[in-house]
Amino acid sequence: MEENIQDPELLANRLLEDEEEFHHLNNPAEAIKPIIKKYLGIPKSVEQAENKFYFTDGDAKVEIVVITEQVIKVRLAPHGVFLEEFSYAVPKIVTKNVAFTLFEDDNEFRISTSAVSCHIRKQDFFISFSDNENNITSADAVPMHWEENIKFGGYYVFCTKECHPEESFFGLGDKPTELNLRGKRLKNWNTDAYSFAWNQDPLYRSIPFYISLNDDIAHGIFFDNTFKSHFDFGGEDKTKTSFWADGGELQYYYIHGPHMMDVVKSYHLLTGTHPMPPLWALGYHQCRWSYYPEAKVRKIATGFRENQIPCDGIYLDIDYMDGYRCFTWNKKYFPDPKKMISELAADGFKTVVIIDPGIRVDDNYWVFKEGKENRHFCRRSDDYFMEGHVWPGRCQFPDFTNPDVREWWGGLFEGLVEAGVAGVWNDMNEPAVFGAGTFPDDVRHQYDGQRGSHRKAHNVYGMQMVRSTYEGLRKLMKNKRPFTITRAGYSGVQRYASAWTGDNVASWEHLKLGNIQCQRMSVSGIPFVGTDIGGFSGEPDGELFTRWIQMGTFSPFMRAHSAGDTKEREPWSFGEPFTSINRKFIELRYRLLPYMYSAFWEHHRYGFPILRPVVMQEQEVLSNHFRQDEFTYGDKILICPVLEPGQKSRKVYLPKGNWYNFWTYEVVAGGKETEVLTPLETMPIFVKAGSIIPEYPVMQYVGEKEIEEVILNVYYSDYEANSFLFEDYGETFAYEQDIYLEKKFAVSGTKTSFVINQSMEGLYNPRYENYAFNIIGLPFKPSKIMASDGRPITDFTITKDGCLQMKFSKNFKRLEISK
Ligand code: MIG
Repeated sequence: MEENIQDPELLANRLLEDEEEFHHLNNPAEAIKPIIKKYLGIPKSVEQAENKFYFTDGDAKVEIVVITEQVIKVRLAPHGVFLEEFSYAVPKIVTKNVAFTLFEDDNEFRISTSAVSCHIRKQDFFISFSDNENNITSADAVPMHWEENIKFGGYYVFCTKECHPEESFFGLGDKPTELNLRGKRLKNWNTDAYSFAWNQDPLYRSIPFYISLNDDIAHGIFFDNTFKSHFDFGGEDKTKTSFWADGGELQYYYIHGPHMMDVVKSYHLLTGTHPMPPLWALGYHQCRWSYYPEAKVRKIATGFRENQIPCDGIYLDIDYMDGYRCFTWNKKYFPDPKKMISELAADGFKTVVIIDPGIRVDDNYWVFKEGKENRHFCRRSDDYFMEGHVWPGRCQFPDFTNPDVREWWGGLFEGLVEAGVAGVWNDMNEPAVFGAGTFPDDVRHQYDGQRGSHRKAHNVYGMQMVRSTYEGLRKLMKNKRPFTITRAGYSGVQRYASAWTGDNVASWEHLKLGNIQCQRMSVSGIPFVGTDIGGFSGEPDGELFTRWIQMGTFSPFMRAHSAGDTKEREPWSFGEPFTSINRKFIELRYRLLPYMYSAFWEHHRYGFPILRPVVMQEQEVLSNHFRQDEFTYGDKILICPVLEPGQKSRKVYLPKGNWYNFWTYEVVAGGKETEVLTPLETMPIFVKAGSIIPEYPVMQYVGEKEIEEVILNVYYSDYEANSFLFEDYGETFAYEQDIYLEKKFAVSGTKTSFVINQSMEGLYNPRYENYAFNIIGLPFKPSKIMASDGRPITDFTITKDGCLQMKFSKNFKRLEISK
C-alpha cells in the first residue's frame, strides 16, 4: 500500500512511531507531542549521600530524605535535575542525628528509622510508608507522574495514594466545609472571597498540609508546593487520595503520628510556630470598617469603659488614611494621631491599623516615589508594571518576595510606630485586585533569588507581606512584641502573624462554619485565629451576636468586626439582656487569660495547637471523626458553642474521663453525649477533672491592675493529672533569653485526701505573692491541710458550693488536704 505522506496527521503519527525518520523531514519538531502523563518507570539503583537517597528509572530521579525519626521527605525530578532547595514554608531543615538504615531485597528498597519505613517497590516505583509494627499507613496507588506544561514550562506534578474505606482527613487551612474532608476535592489559590458560602473553594489561604487518620493511626502529608495545588480525598475515586500542582516540584513530607497531635507537632517543627503575642492581644478587640473620625474612635473607647466591658484592641480600617494611601493619615479625620493614640493608650487601648499592599500611582506620594525609584514594584513579563485598581485607585504592588523590598517595606512603619501604633492588620494580600481578582499569571517575582511568575509566587505573596510587616515592626518596636494579623497566607505564615477568617456573613450558618474554620486552621498550623464576631456583612440580631461573642471567647483571636454599611455593632448595641451576657463572656475571657496565655506558650514552645477538635482527644473513636461542634481550648477546657437560634439545650459529647460543668461544678462522666441546658446566658463549658485553671481578676484591659494574686481553680480527680502555668512580662522578647516561669502542677486524689504539687522552672518572678485556691469537687469534708514545710493551714473556708478556699504562697511545693 502506498503511503500518502502529504496528509499531516498521518505523517505525525508515523513520526511518533518511527523517530529514525526525523532527519529526513523539514520540520520534524512540529509533530513532537508534549509529555502527557508520564509515570515513573522502574527504580534501577540507589545512591546515598548522608541522609539523602537517590533513585532513578534511568531518566527521572527521586530523592528520599530522612528528616527526623517521624518525617521523611520525597522529591521528584522528572528529567533528573532537582531545583535548588528553597522553601518559604520550611526555612531551614533541622535534621537531628537520626539513625536510619538502607535495606534491599528482590522486591524493594527500604529506608527505615526507628519509627517509620519508606518502601520503594522495585517492580513499579510505588512508594509507601509503614510504622515499626509493619502497618502500611500510606501507599502509592500509581507511581508519581507528571505532564509537561507547554505554555509556561515545567510540569504538572501528581501523586496518587490509596484511600481506605474508613480513612478520615483533616487540615488544609480554612476550607469552609465539614471538618472531616473525606470525599472532598479542594484547591489552593489565595482568593479574596467576600461573603463566601459554605463549600466555596478556594478562600484566602493555602495550606497544602493534611492529616489522615485510619485504623487509629495518623499521618500527615505536607505538599510543599506554592503553585495552585489540588487535593482529592476519595472524591473522584473513593479508593484514591491524590494531590497535584500546576507547576513546581512534586515534593512532600510524610509525617508520621501515630497520634494526630504528633503529626501537628512535627509539622510545626518544619514550618515553625507563632511567636508569643503581647498578652494584651489575647484580650478583646473591637473593629469596624471604619471608626472615623477621631471623635468616633474616642466615643467607642469611652463606650467600653462606661459599659464596663473589657477591651484592649481598637482598630482603624482604611478610612484613617489619606485617599487610602498606606502610611499616611487623613488629617481632617485624624488631625493629631499621636495624641489620640497616646490618650487611647492611657485608657488601655492598643491601636491597630490596616495596611494594604496596593500603592497608589502618584508621583507626589513618597511611598510610590521611593518604590518606583528603587524598582520595588512588580512587573509583567514584558517589563510593564503590574497595575490594577484597589481602594486607592490605580496601584502598583511591591514584590514582597524580594528581600530588599521586604526590608524597605518593614521600614515604612517607622511613622506609625512613632505615633504609637501597637499592631498592624494586613488585608487584601491574596493579592486582591478589583475586577481582575488577582495578578495575571505572567507577573514576575524575585522570589528570594529563585525567580518565578505569579503562578509560583501568588500563594506566598501575602505571607511575605506580613513577614515584612512583622520583621519591620520587630526592629522598630525594639524589644516589644508586635501584633500582626493577616488575611492571606501560606504554610509557615504563623511565624509572622495571626489570622482571621475573612469576610464572613451575619448568619447562623456562618457561626457554624466559623467554629469549624477555627478548629481546622488550628490543626493546620495556624493557631492564632478568629472569625469576625457577629459576621462581617449583614445584620446579626442580639441573640446571634451574643452566641458569637460566646464562641469568640474561645477563639484564640477575639475580635468583633463589621462592614461599613451595617448598624452599630458594639457589645452594648443590642440592649439588655444581651449587653450583660456579652460583658459576662468578655469578662470570662479576661479571667481565663493566664490559662490562654499558657496554652499559647504550649503552642509556641512545643508545637501544640491551641484549639483541638474532639477527634484529637480521642482519635480511636470513629464517631469523633465526624464531630465538629465540640473542641477543647488547650487540653483542659471543652467548649461546645450554641449554634442554633432559640436553642434551649443541646447534646455535648465529652471524651472519656470525668468532666466538671464549668457553671455548676456538677461532675459528668465522659465517653458519651450529655444533654446540656443552653439558656442564652450560658454556653456548655466543661473542665477536665484534675485540671488547675489559673485565673486573673477581671480587668478592663491588660495592665489595668497589678495582679495581686492568681486564683487557682483546682478540680479534684481521683487520678493523677498535670497542668501548666506560664508567666512572663507579657510584652517583651525576654522569653527568648529564658526569662519566664514554667510551672507544673500535679494533683492526685483518694476518697479521703487530695495532694497538689508544684514545680517551677525559669528565671522570671511574678510580683504577686499568693495564690487564692478554689478547690472544687472534694469528695470529703476537709479538716486538715498541710504544707510541705510541715505547717498546717488553718485559715480556710468552705463555700456553699462545697469548694475549699484559702490563700497560700505562690512558691508552695506541696499541699496535702485530708479528711
Ligand atoms: O475590599 O478594609 O476583609 O475586614 O474591613 C474590602 C475594608 C477590604 C476586606 C477585609 C475587611 C475590611 C475591608 N477589606
